[in-house]
Amino acid sequence: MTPSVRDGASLVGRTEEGRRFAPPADLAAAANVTAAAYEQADADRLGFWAEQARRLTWATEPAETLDWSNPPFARWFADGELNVAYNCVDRHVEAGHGDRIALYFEGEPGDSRAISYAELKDEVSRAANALTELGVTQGDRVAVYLPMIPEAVVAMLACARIGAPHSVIFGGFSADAVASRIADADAKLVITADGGYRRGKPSALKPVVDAAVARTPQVERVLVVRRTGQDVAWDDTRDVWWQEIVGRQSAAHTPEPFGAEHPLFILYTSGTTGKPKGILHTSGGYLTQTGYTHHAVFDLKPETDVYWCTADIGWITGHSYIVYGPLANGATQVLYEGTPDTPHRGRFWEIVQKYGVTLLYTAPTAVRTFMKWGDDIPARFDLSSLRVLGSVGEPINPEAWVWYREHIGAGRAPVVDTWWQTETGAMMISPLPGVTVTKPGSAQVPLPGIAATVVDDEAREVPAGSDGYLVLTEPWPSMLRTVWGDDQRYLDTYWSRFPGRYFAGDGARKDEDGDIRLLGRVDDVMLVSGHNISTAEVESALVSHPEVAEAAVVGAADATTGQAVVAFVILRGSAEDGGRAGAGGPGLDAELRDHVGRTLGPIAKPRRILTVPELPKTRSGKIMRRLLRDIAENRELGDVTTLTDSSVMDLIRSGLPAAP
Ligand code: 6R9
Repeated sequence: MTPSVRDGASLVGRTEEGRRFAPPADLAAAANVTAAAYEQADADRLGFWAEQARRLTWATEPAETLDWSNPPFARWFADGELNVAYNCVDRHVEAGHGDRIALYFEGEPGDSRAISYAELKDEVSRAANALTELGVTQGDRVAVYLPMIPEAVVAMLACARIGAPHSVIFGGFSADAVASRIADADAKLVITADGGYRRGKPSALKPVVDAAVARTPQVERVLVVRRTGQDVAWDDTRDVWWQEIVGRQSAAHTPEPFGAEHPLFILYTSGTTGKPKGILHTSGGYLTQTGYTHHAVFDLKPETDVYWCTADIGWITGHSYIVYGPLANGATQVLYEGTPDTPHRGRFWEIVQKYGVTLLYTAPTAVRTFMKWGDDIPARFDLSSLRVLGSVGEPINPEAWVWYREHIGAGRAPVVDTWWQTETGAMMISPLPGVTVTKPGSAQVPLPGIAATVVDDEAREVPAGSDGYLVLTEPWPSMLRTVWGDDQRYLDTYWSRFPGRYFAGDGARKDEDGDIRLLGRVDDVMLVSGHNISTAEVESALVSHPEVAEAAVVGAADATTGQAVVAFVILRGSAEDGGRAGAGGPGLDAELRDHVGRTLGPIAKPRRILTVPELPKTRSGKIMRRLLRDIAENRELGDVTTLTDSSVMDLIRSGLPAAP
């Protein structure tokens, strides 16, 4: 196996990994999806997806399922027409479920609101009318930069309702990141808030948008939700309060049908080169697969379940499993604004208890944090309502998986480890809670209708018990359609490594049973607390500081966050004064960390900064991050033969402080 699939060994080989857990009998007996779904999809994959598409309400039923005449550019259900917002809201009201709660909003300061499907329909309609009044029409892009408040859901659905693709930008991103995303999508309107609550304090958002918009002349209007009430700078010709303009609109709005391939949203994800990729998703296939997988993997019973996904709306998990999948299914769900430890470390469990949450979807980094905080904290709350526990964002190590099942799921609730990506749009590999005998730390099996396997460097399928690269071998309804404005990058990034197959960028092991266990990224994207951060972006932020000559960044295994950003920097003047390794000192370290935080956002701040005299490079000039990772993780060095000068590694090591 390629040495670039790193650290798989730390995820396996532990005692918990060998344990097996059968589905609870009562869940299996009443499960939405049974083993028959695999058989049906294997026998007729396209027929299977055509049937799932009929879970939606179409204005024009599609006659065609997949058009793959110009691979890898897929068109799903292309002759069908639907309105995504109608499917997520109106049809539930028309079916007599208007009083059902769509959102239980829990603000960080403790304010709460329950919003029914009927109320959501009115609010989305008003917002759609407001966007129209502000000049937004079908096809225009709208940037959304909001905290986790109901208006974020409403804004996205209002865009969908009028056929204006949204581009949601994570609320933790800096003005630079916001500006580059606005510019790339060429958005004409931005929806933001004065601020949101974070760790007990109001945290401003509008100043970030003001700074970004100063550099993006295409933005005509900024729509501002009043959330915290903090002071904001105001431009009368450009800015408008959400409460003012949305509040005075009519709640009547007729949702117009759009073609199934009408763009629904763009979401930016880090790439291996500095520039983020705008992942484009369209309407009919995306909604089919997000809705179906949410129904199948969480076994959602909309009348009785209370679902809670703890992701932020700024990431794909929030798009697919807070907004589109659950709402297409008429789910009742919790929307939480804040952090897990505000005002105390039992906040999540207090929320589960308060709303009787039955289905929980969170990330391994959160599970590991809860483990660290102690078993006694969840034990103080009544978690007996929980019946399915989801995990997403990165590999979940077997210990954390077992802890999740035992301490949160009372040793009874199945854990479903769901593998997927921004690019896949919806879950791809996951156990089914009423069917699969689960294995700690493993996503295990492609969902019905999904084809995935593990291949070696030569694209040959690996035998059971071997490692390789995860590839997807058939198109799927919620697949990305392209990289916004850059078809070539779509081809190069995903379809060129193994022709005819989608390369996910993840390493995987095919276990003895033929099940798939994910091992982490093979490229240079780091996964910190489930967030993708590219090494290239952090490096370019570091070298933009006047003291830094060169930088190489790696993700080092971290027990809590999955990976931690470790930066190796060469300071300016190093060569002339004979090498200033270690001369940076704590003052400069803090300054560089803050500099990265200001440039890219706090999540990208390096955990450690190591000042070195040289970086290991190959003859072709590529930095060998693999060797730096060995140092960052305190390992013996791997093969150094491709280095221009192998003594460089000794030089680097000799100047470093002892590892913490
Ligand atoms: C949904 C999401 C995608 C990358 C993906 C992989 C990692 C996600 C995982 C997982 C192992 C899982 N990943 N889920 N790795 N097991 N269950 O996270 O999308 O932000 O685009 O990240 O996350 O490395 O390639 P995105």
